[in-house]
Amino acid sequence: MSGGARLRAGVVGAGFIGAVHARSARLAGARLVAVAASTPESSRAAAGRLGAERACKSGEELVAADDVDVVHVCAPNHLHLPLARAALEAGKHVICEKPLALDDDGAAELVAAASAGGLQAAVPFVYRYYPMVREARERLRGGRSGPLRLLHGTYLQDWLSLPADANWRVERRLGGASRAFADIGSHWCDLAEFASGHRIVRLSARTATVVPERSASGTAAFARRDDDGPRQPVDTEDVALVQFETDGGALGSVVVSQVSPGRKNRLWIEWDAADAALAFDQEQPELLWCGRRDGVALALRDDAALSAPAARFATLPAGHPQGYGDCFDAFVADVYAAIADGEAADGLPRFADGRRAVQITEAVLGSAAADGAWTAVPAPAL
Ligand code: SOE
Repeated sequence: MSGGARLRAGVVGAGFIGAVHARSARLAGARLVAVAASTPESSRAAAGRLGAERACKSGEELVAADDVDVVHVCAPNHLHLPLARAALEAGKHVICEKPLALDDDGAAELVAAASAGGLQAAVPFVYRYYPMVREARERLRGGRSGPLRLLHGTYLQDWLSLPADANWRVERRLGGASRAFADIGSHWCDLAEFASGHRIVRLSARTATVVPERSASGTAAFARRDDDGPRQPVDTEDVALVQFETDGGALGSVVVSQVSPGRKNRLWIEWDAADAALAFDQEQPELLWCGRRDGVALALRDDAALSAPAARFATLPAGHPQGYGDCFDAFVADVYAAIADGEAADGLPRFADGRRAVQITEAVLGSAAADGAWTAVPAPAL
């Protein structure tokens, strides 16, 4: 991309999240030059639906295209490593959906390849882009709340609560050995560490598959099968319960579920420090609950007194509800700014953060397989 020209983006994977990436790419000023889906026919349909300049026959064709500067990898999880590897080898910047890879070796390979190529490489832990998460981070890491003692919360969804609910993530061969925790527990742990500066050093986990058989999976992200077609056994977890210790001496716990009726996308996290407790609820993202012994206050997205990092993202008109898509827009804009000027904004979730999530997920699976045995989480690579 020559100086001043518009960045040229390609999206591999045209399901629910591929469409979110495509929208944010265009809002960030990129040309959406190509889209690739699972077949040439579905690629052509996706190009029309997403407003891309052309369809590529395959993801492999797209990542090799000379007129693509940045690749958004939004295909099923088992394809993340090969597609991101090929894109980096072709000198492309990469945004890759989590999990970055299905194991730590793959994630480490991608971190090293991005670094060796001097390429921007990010993972959309987009909940970092809620202004009130940044406000919590400033208060926790700035010392205003005192030493952190406890982190706790839940991430609950219901889109897989019935046997008729199908999705490729349910199948280990497509989504990886962990489903619920890798998919959404990773977000919760990323926020827990991002806002507090603490690192999880060991954990004890239990997982369960509470829906033992499901309809055959489909490629659609949230397909519900009403038919009484054949069912197949499920080999990934619906729920995970994790307790953990941090390097800062705090204790924590999180409940992760994709089978909790009525909970659509309910991420709730609380950081309890000596002088104040802070709580963020993704279903009420305009506020940060701030508890003290002398009373409870609410910090609001529209407050004039927000910290600078929070105010940077509190740009929506007052009353405009901040949503998932707004966080994605801010995240993609930060990645594209890093591509343009070579410097990543504070808090940009990079491939190293994606690897971190894979390491925590592996520890969860290892502990759950050992009846909840306390299991070490590797320290992040420097
Ligand atoms: C489905 O669980 C999903 O789309 C996740 O894949 C996203 O990462 C999360 O932000 C919302 O729910």
